[in-house]
Amino acid sequence: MQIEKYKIDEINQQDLAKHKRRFEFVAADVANLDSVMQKLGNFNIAIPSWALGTGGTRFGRFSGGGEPRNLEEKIEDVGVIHALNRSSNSISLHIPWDIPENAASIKALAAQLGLHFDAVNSNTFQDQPNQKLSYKYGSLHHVDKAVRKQAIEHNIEVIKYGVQLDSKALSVWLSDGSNFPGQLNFRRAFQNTQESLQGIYDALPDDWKMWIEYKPYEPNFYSTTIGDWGQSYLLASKLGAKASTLVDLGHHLQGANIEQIVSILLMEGKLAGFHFNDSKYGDDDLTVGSINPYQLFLIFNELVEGMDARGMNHATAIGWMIDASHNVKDPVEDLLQSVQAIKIAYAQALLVDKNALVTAQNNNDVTTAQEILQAAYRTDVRPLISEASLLAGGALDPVGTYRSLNVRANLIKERGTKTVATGL
Ligand code: RM4
Ligand code: MN
Ligand code: MN
Repeated sequence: MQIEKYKIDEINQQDLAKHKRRFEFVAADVANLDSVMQKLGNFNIAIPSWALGTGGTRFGRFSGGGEPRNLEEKIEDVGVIHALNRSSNSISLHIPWDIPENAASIKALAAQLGLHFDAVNSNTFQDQPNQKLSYKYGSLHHVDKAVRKQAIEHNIEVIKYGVQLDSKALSVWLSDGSNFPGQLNFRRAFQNTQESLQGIYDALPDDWKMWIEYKPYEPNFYSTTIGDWGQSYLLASKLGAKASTLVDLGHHLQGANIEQIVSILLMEGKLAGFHFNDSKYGDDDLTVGSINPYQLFLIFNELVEGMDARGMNHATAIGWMIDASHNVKDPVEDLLQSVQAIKIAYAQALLVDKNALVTAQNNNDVTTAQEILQAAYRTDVRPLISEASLLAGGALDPVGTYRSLNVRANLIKERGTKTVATGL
């Protein structure tokens, strides 16, 4: 299903006077308003193909109605999201959950909706039907060379699909690890992983990147072979300039200072980008900004500062993607909320008075430094986000508009109540 623009305009019209009042109120105090609005307008966040169906846990999965039945319908759902927020102009595919059987027609459908293809993701954390060798004890780190070879070949195949779609990056997340002390020789596992990644790296096209994700635990509960940013960074450094470290917010132990990790990776030119989500306990894959919006702001504060220090284009220099999918919300609403939360944190970070902060830091004026950050964080920037959306042809209120247009009810009518999307 596609949303006609005039319908969005009609709904915008109802709230326009209120919006203008709120926008003028906040805009009056924004020093660099034009540049902030331009940056917000350029900012897009990729949608993962595996998050368009209802997510599950190991205890069950409660499918919502109207889930996309195939890749085409997933692309249509991203089209709905992008039509509403004008900030989600790409989709990231997980292979083999979403194999593009006919790349030309998939690309044409995406282009018609104003979308392109972000990084492609490989999957060696599950066994597929008819797969020769099992990944039960890992993939790229496996003790058996034949299993490693199979996993390398899978990644190379994923690159080939990506090339057909004009993707420019491969993200690799490994579930490889161990469940019990003694199960694994850490050094050999790491060396095997490095050698396997090298095999994949050598197959990357010239203009491609390899993004290496880390995760401390789950599905393995004693060790993970790429368990933290240090191990990912070490691999990325050994591999070369095309490899860098992907930060998934849910992949940290409690209390980890993610904003500091981000700052150091950026400084070294090794920050690949993000998988955004939120969590309270672990890799909870909750809606971005739903638990800890202040942390999200602090991360964006480091991003904006670090990218400006290196003269990087905020919108395009690194990968921006959501990686979340939970079991109770309408996935499209969840993704719309996530994109809004990301844009809010980004806008707040753009409002930080950088010169004043540098002065406070140089004077060891801790109190003022905190006041400066919190002044930006406590600014209600939502009218700026709405204005950017309006200027780009989107909805002032994407979630409200999605509801007013009864999109889910229409999808259920079109697809049925019992559909189940591939993914988590
Ligand atoms: C993992 C990790 C990967 C994603 C899978 C589905 O926890 O975050 O990025 O590919 O989930
Ligand atoms: Mn991830
Ligand atoms: Mn994850």
